[in-house]
Amino acid sequence: MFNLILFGPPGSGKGTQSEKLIARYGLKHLSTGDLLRSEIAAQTPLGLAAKSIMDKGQLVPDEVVIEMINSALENNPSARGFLFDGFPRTTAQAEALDKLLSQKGTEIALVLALQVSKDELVARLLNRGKTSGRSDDTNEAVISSRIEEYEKKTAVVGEYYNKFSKLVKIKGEGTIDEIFDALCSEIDAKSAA
Ligand code: B4P
Repeated sequence: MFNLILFGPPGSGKGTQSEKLIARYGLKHLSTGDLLRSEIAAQTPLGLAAKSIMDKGQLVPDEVVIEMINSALENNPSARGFLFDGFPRTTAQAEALDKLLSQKGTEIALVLALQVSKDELVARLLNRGKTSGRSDDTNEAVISSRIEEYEKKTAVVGEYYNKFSKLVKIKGEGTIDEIFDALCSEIDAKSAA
């Protein structure tokens, strides 16, 4: 099994690159943002609770997203590997993921961290907000809160994986294809090792 985390701040290109990576490597894509938005669309109690948190640009509680990932892992027993997108976002989530994977006899092989400047992040998200219908993309104050949440709670997750020599930083500015090629080089090097 080859399990990969695509890591980076909001708007760094995780969702964009995940689509291309799953097509190339046949991994199962697990995006906690997408899972939460499906719950919102289905108006489940979880979705209704999550919406008010996401609309403020804050992180949904750890136990909620960990349980979503646990169910997704259980529901995909024959996956050849997983691409985690937007998860883990806190050290508690990272520790829980390590535990869940180790119970399945597997682990994270690689964490690819997209590096993008703050100005570029804000510009991309506001631009996506024109067409995405996502309420968290249209308001600059909410976008700033999302970036602050990342700096306060999520950036440390990179340090967590760095301790295990699993973190590789990738320049996240440039064309989508250039960034995709850089990500693929790291994955190919890791899978060949
Ligand atoms: P997510 O759905 O994970 O969304 P994101 O971080 O905003 O977006 P992403 O990084 O995937 O976007 P992309 O760059 O592809 O999270 C939304 C919310 O859900 C969070 O704020 C939180 O409330 C909640 N949540 C999710 N997971 C959670 C967790 N684990 N714990 C707690 N809460 C959680 O796209 C951005 C734009 O950039 C697009 O328009 C794209 O076209 C553009 N773009 C991409 N690459 C580009 C490039 N190279 N050049 C120019 N533009 C580019």
